[in-house]
Amino acid sequence: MSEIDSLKAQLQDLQDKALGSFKEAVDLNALQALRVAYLGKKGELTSVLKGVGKLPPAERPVIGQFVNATKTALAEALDSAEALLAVKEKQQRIEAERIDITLSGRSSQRGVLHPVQQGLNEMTAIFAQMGFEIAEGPEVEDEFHNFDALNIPQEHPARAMHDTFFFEASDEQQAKLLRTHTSPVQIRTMKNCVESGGEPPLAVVAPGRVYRCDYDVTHSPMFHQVEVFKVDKDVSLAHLKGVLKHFLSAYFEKDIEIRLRPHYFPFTEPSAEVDIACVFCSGKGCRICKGSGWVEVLGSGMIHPNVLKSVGIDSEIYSGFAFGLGVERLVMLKHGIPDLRLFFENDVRFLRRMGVSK
Ligand code: 2NM
Repeated sequence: MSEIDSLKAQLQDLQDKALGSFKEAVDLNALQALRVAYLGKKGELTSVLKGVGKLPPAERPVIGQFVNATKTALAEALDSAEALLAVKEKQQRIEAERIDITLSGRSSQRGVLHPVQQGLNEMTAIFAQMGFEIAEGPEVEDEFHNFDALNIPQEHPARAMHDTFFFEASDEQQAKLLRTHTSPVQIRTMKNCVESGGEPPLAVVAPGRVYRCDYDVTHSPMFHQVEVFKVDKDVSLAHLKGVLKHFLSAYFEKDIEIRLRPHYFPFTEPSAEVDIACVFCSGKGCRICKGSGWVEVLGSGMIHPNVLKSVGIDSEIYSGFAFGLGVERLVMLKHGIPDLRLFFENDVRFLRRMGVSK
């Protein structure tokens, strides 16, 4: 066989081998490796080309054409194999990333209102519907709004350190404390009214967190109160009783029998504790009412003239009633919750069972 025929045969073999291997390349990387192996500087085609130098000069262009044709054939075959693989790889990627939109999603659980917040909202709404305005105020208070203005004297036990959380303060600073009831909101509301040139009638409901240094099975150092007052000309104990009866019946969603028992509060005169006919035994006597048929639910009275005086309201012209209730206690009675601590442990099973969606 002549030199040139042998080279031609080599080129043909090379091309056949190359085209076969291109078809078997599994990915673009493999194909790139083949491109280098055949067409690269140190590739197989280059080593065949080296044999061309040994040919007589007249024969070189003939074989040169042949080499170029092979090169073009390989390059074209590589390009089309590459395009094919690119499409295949893209399809594989799309398949791998496919999302099954027919699969139903994982449902998210809706949050619920804490039972205390729920009760607070219900109570506030009942008073708002009766025409009382909703007022809020600071939880960090001073002694004037929390005590003095409420006719609570310096020596009163409610002021003692064991009931009130005081903030540390130097002698010049005004003592700050965590409010022990929401009455300071009432004081602020009455005072603001007078100072801005207004005058009664005033009817306000003040819901919120309060703090007392008291911690046992039936007391939490933080709890919630709703306090209500009305000041106008000729407000009487009968108005107080009417509002209480309506409120308690609305809250418990049934007609509620009430009873006022004489009591003492510094900020009201006369004062009364309010009992309701036991909601568990309808007054027959049970464990909850300790056999008496009545359960105490709140404190109330006619606002003391000294309280009206401290906010600049003339007690000769105006009178008012006021009362305050513990939200946790009322929620427990309404729902038969046996232990105050359930409200603060925040076991989600309890919260979910009691909660309503926002
Ligand atoms: C109670 C009992 C009786 C009360 C008094 C006032 C104010 F500021 F108007 F004088 N607000 N709330 C009050 C009266 C609170 O809680 C057991």
